[in-house]
Amino acid sequence: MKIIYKEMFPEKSENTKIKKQITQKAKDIGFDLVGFTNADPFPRDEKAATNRIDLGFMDGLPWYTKERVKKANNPKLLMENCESIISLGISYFTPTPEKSKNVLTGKISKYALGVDYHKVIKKKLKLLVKFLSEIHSEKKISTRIFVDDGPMNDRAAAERAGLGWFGKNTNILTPSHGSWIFLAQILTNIKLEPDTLLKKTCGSCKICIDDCPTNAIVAPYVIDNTKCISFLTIELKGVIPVKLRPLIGTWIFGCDICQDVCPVNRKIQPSKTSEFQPRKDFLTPALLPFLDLNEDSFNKIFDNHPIKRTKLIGLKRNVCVALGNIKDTDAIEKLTKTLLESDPIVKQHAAWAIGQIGGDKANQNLHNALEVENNTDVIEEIKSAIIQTKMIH
Ligand code: B12
Repeated sequence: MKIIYKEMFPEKSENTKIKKQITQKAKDIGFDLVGFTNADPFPRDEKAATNRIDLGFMDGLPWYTKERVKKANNPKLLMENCESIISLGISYFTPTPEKSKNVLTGKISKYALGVDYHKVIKKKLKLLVKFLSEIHSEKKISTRIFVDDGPMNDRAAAERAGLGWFGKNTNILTPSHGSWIFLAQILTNIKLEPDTLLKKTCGSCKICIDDCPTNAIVAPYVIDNTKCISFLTIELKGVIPVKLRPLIGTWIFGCDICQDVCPVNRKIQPSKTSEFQPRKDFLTPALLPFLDLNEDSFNKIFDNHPIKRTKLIGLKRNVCVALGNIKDTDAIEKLTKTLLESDPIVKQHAAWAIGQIGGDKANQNLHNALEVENNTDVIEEIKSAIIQTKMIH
């Protein structure tokens, strides 16, 4: 259906009609949630994000600069003639098994179990933009799309467009899909009536704050990124601080704890997007085979998949930490091979893991590795791990 609108600023009744059409089309394309907001700045969020940088809570994300924060919270800096934001949400929730019989398995956060969401959502955004230009074929419309790939504050836009409310874990919680939604935005010069805020909050609930193993939620709505397991396993490129390693458990990519424990997430609809259905081998992934991967096999397995972001070194590092936390002697042999043959960062975590498992074999293998190791950081880790093995029998 091709409807021609004469103005970029339609009358109220027409506006409601256009919004309905956009909403319907977005849902047909596969979005679960659609809301509208204006192009006003997000002053509360800009201030909060700037403070977060000053406090060092965004350390380790060098691209997260004050300049970016300014743009992210001022839509007109992202698109000069922006009048409205179409805010979209799409569920990625799929029920996953609690535990595997195999002890040597890890956990991947739900958002990364399927195909890379950037590509999936971008395709859908382009279809919606095409629709916008069809219904406004008389005028040239401007749009700019975002799906976690640029300086846009997705959560602030989603909140103001009425998609959901800010949870204390900083995730946007929605009544129908909980927090298991990806957010995306279309900035446009079409003036659309803004929707209203959802008048909901988490009330007195603070389960997510209490249950975060690293205490990364330092206050309601404030994450210390440097402690967040998601940051440590995905974005951090170097060595994971020794103190935090035991708290990571078996997460090898991302973390869902603050979402898993959230009561709002209990009874919600599963995702209907086929691309977000979990790859079976990622549900309870066997850890040891990951230590055998090389660049080629890594790229093959994770092509078109969010895990690619952590790169081969990051994945192996995380796998070592998970094995160190499982403490099963069956992992010693493969960890020792890793300690002898890998990149220094991986070696450091392999040494730590062997130390955590402990026992005579672990001790002996660490001593052997110490004799051939040249890298001073790895040598230090091996020495600490040797001390650790003596404490565990
Ligand atoms: C940087 C980033 C991260 C970092 C930092 C996270 C963080 N909380 O800052 C790391 C790598 C740790 C991360 C982790 C995750 N991320 Co992330 N991430 C982003 C990114 C790129 C920017 C977020 C940002 O600006 N953070 C800066 C801080 C300052 O903002 P904030 O924490 O949201 O805090 C806001 C509130 O405090 C609010 N505020 C301030 N004062 C007050 C007071 C009150 C009363 C209220 C209500 C609010 C409020 O203002 C702040 C700014 O908006 C966005 C994409 C985007 N372009 O927006 C995705 C995004 C936020 N991430 C997303 C996801 C899915 C995740 C993970 C769930 C992935 C995983 N399973 O591992 C975790 C969740 C961890 C968590 N609890 O936040 C989704 C979240 C969807 C949702 N439902 O909210 C986004 C929106 C990507 C997307 N487009 O879908 N992420």
